[in-house]
Amino acid sequence: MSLAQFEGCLLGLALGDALGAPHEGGIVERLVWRLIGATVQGQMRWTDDTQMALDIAESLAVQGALDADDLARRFAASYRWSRGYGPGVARLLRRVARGADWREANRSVFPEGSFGNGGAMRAPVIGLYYAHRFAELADAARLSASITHAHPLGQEGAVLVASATALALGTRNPLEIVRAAAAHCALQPFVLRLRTAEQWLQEGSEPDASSVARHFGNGIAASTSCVTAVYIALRFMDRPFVDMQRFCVDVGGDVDTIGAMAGAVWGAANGVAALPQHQLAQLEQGGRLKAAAAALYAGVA
Ligand code: F2R
Ligand code: MG
Ligand code: MG
Repeated sequence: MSLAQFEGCLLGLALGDALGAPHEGGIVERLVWRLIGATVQGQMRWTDDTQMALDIAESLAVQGALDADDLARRFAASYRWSRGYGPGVARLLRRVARGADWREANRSVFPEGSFGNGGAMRAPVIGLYYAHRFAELADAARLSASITHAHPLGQEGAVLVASATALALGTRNPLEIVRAAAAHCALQPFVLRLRTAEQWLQEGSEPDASSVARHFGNGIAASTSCVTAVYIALRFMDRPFVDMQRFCVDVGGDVDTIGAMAGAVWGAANGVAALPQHQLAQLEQGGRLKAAAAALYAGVA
């Protein structure tokens, strides 16, 4: 476990997010992103995926522990429509900003809670923070997701992505990672997809992007995007980041989020120096991301 891996994870997440954002959503979302996808200085903007990951990292650094109330306040304060938040979470966070308790707000849009992938896309930070306390990781991932995602499927995605990130800090064996991460998952949509992912990784078979999308999904739900991302990160672990990113674009659908989760796991395994430096130089707020990674690392090293 090294600082370079923590930086690789956060910057890999942000890069996967920013590079995927132009490909996410329908025609309207893509047109909007063409207008607002760059800063005034011309740097690539990232979206809600990175903002919420930063909120967790900065909260952990200040509080020295996972404080759900502090996190809910930060999520609400950071909310900007221009970061492309999920529609349900946007409404929920506006309620929290007006004073609602997140414990009630998280069922105010969908009575059973959100099963979107918003709890999972920010979970790599939980993976970094709890890697050395692995027994506590699943509960922490669930708690961090539950602020906005009360649905068990939304939380299961967070557990999977946090586990895969933590494991990638310690081993480069894809099979070891997929098996150990799958051991934390009990819900059928995850278990079945993870079984296929394990089989493909074991066989060394390399289905094309449309086949990956068909088997694992490329949607905005946690159950149709988290296994997709973890599988892609593990399959491309020993290959260049740009090849993995191109594959995410080909898989299509929720490209920024699949790219963010895959980028985080890949970055945790390979470290910041392995990321494409010319693209990192074009990424907004790289200094803030590095500082957040350093503060997180200082908190666990
Ligand atoms: N918001 C976006 N992208 C906008 C374009 C998306 C496009 N229309 C598409 O569908 O592909 N991206 C950001 O949102 C995702 C994370 O979302 P999060 O934080 O989980 O938000 P939310 O609103 O809670 O859930 C997303 C949608 O999933 C459906 N849904 C969730 N729970 C549901 C439930 N219990 N019942 C019915 N539907 C449920 C709803 O459609 C939600 O709006 C990431 O992609 C991020 O990049
Ligand atoms: Mg996004
Ligand atoms: Mg997305």
